[in-house]
Amino acid sequence: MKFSTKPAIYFIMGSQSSTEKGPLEVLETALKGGITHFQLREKGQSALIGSALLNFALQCQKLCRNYSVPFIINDQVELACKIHADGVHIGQDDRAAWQVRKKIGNNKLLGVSVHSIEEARIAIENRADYVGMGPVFETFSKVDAKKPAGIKGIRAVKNEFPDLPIVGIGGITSENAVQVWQAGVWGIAVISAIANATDIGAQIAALQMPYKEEIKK
Ligand code: 3NM
Repeated sequence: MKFSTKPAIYFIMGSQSSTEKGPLEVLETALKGGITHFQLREKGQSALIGSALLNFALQCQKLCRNYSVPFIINDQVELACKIHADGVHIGQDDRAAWQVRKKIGNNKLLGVSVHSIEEARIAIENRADYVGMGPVFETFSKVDAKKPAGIKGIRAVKNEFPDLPIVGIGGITSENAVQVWQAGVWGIAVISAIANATDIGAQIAALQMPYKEEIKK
């Protein structure tokens, strides 16, 4: 099945995301810890390009395959097609979602970052499988992040499109994750909470715990 409705712990990382451990070590530990989705997001001044990026992407993909976790690539549609990634995630400034859908076909996941009901409507019309909404809280991982919108924006989109899978992103930690789950998201996406955790397995468990403990009440 292309799309899992199981609550998602969606880990995003680039080759530079972790301050202490090597990225492949971080990824493998996160996979062991139970992440359900992985997105390779290679950005910034020291971003890998060309064959270095290709090699890094292939290494990440191999690890994800070992744990049967979908491997999704941010923005770089050609790379995703070339290595048969499981999905692509794009922002509002990237290529139009319908063009990406046309290029990747129906079997790959397509995620789109949105910030309003209108953008969510367009993403649905363009056959996105899920939308990312953020930043929910203040984030230090995205240089051009918008002002934190809290969970209000998520609730508004959820209200308008109850069946649309929404992933909350931006500044999510084990302390505030429960608020995001309570807004009705399908998943939460994080970079630093996992990439910089001392104990990645415990961090992932803590991100999941609010869902299990509190939402089902
Ligand atoms: N997109 P962290 S915020 C990649 O608002 C990304 O669309 C965002 O990193 C958005 O979990 C963000 O460390 C960074 O805050 C998320």
